[in-house]
Amino acid sequence: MDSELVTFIARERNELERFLLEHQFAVDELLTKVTILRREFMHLRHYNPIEHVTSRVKTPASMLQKALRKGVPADLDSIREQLTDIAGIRITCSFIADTYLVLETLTAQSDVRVLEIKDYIVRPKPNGYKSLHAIVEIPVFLSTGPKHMKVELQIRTVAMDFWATLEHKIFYKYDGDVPPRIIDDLAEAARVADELDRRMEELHAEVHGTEDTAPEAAE
Ligand code: 0O2
Repeated sequence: MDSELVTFIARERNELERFLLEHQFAVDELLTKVTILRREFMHLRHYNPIEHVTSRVKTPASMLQKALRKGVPADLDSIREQLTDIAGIRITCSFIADTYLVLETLTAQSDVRVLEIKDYIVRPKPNGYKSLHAIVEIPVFLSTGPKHMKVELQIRTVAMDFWATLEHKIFYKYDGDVPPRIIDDLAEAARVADELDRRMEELHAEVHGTEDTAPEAAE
């Protein structure tokens, strides 16, 4: 193979590796913040609003697919600039109130810059999808200096997450062309999930009052 081509491929590969690594560092930084919050909530309030946390950096194939779908040029600079969910963290909470508590607490931190918030809990997507989404920018401290990285934060209840996971699988199974009957069933299931969220929250408030999550309980 032509040596210039070999050098070119090696350089491109190195750039892609660095790009993905920087996004992984951003995920790691945000995960640390979430871990600290979780432990501090337990210590101060004897209550943990966070059930599960998952994270991922999009694969190059998934990044490229999304770039093509959104008309973003397929180069790393454009992708870094225009795709905001290459690094992602998903936080699952027991109750709706906790999703807002976690969002507020994380986004209030001085090194977290909020670029966008989408509240799909108040305004669900037409298919019934519910979740809080925030695009935040956080600094990652590299040997070359700080780099500001975007991370997509998704926060939702266990019931919303259950629905979204199943809907995602169904969407892929039918390659996006979901039969109308299944779309209707999914919309009904989203309504039932919402009802469950509200009833569980009421039950929780009845049993524990609101003192578990109230800041005064910290003392
Ligand atoms: P993946 O595999 O999770 O990375 P768009 O992505 O074009 O729909 P936008 O403006 O980029 O819209 O962001 P939006 O609406 O905040 O959604 C981004 C992510 O939210 C998606 O990422 C999904 O993870 C999740 N999401 C949004 N809508 C739905 C939905 O209707 N059902 C489910 N199950 N998840 C949803 P990706 O890149 O699509 O997928």
